[in-house]
Amino acid sequence: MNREDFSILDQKVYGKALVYLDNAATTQKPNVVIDTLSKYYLEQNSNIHRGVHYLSSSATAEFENARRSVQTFINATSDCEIIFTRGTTESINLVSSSFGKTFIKEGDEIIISEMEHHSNIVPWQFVCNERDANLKVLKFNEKGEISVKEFTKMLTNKTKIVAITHISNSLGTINPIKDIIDIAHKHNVLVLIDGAQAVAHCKVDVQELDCDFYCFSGHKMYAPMGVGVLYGKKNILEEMHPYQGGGEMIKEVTFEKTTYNELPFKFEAGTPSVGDVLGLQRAIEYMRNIGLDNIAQHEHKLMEFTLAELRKIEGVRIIGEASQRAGVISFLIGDIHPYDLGVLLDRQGVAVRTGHHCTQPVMEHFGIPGTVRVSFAMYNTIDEIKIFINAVKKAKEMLS
Ligand code: C6P
Repeated sequence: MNREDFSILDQKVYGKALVYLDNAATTQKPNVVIDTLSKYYLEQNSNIHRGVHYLSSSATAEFENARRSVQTFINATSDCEIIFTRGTTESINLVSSSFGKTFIKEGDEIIISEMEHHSNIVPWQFVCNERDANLKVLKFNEKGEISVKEFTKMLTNKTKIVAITHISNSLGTINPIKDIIDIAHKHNVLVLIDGAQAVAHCKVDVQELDCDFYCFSGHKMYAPMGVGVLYGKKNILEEMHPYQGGGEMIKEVTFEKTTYNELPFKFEAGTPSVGDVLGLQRAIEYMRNIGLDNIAQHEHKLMEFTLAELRKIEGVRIIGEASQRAGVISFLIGDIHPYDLGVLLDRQGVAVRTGHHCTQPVMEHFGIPGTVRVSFAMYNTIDEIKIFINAVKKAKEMLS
């Protein structure tokens, strides 16, 4: 893979070569994405959809072109189904708030899973509190897998929506989302997929999945921070109440009454982060040139190698042993605190994440304070994994 495209990786920390294995938190950005951002601010910066002048019309055209790139990337039916947000968190909040206001009544039920990121728990708690609805939680087993059979049993005629992660950010589990979607639809229940950990690692086709909403963040897919996407089916978005009020989302405003703009603008109040959206488009182009299948294959090899090497270390416990899994590996060693291990890895140049990873219920399930987590991206190498494994062994020795 084109490691030299990521200048940031070519540096030393504490005198050691940087080994960046915290990609589930955020990926590094290829130079072409950074160049796109700087070109935007050097040559193109202007507010969009508002001005008649040259810069504004060309920035508007590029912004709308980026929307079409995202549409093609996830195979949405129309570009009006692509709403730019600040990230997965905002995309989920948008749906929970707007869908909640429009469709959720007292006594209705919302299903989430036990392995959700806090971003896919708390917004639904808000809705349930506001509307007197009930939040139901689909549990996972000791391997970190959910059961489609158990899920089916939870559906009732009160269930309105299911919100579930495509890939778990703390267990690495790839959930059987196609089955969940098909079963939910048979019961007339809508499905939101949290795709934060999926879009950069496997092909996502929203028409094939037939999900009703799909949410993701640019910064986890080689794009700048500050931009994300909500995909929603047109007919559902059209019925939903707007999320935020302000410029762009209106058709006509009087003090008596306001009418709303058409999709997707109805959900894009205020000035968007135009440069970041163009960066996202460039990141998509970059990934497509390498090929999602090639990226997935490469990361799978890294994952298999890491799991095998970690298992050779005495006392290592892998948290999350799902048979369908992605390149996110959580682990513990004996009773060493994950934070202590993380600090010693850092001193050896290895960047990992420690803690609960914004999935406290997952930690509660296993009765642990947190984990050490490594997560891969296209630019990681087997040599880096070897450095990481040696660093783990050294840290273990120091802490035992
Ligand atoms: N997970 C991690 O280190 P934002 O912050 O909006 O870009 O993404 C939120 C989010 C939602 N769902 C899942 C499955 C996620 O993994 C994340 C972000 C980071 O695991 C930061 S906590």
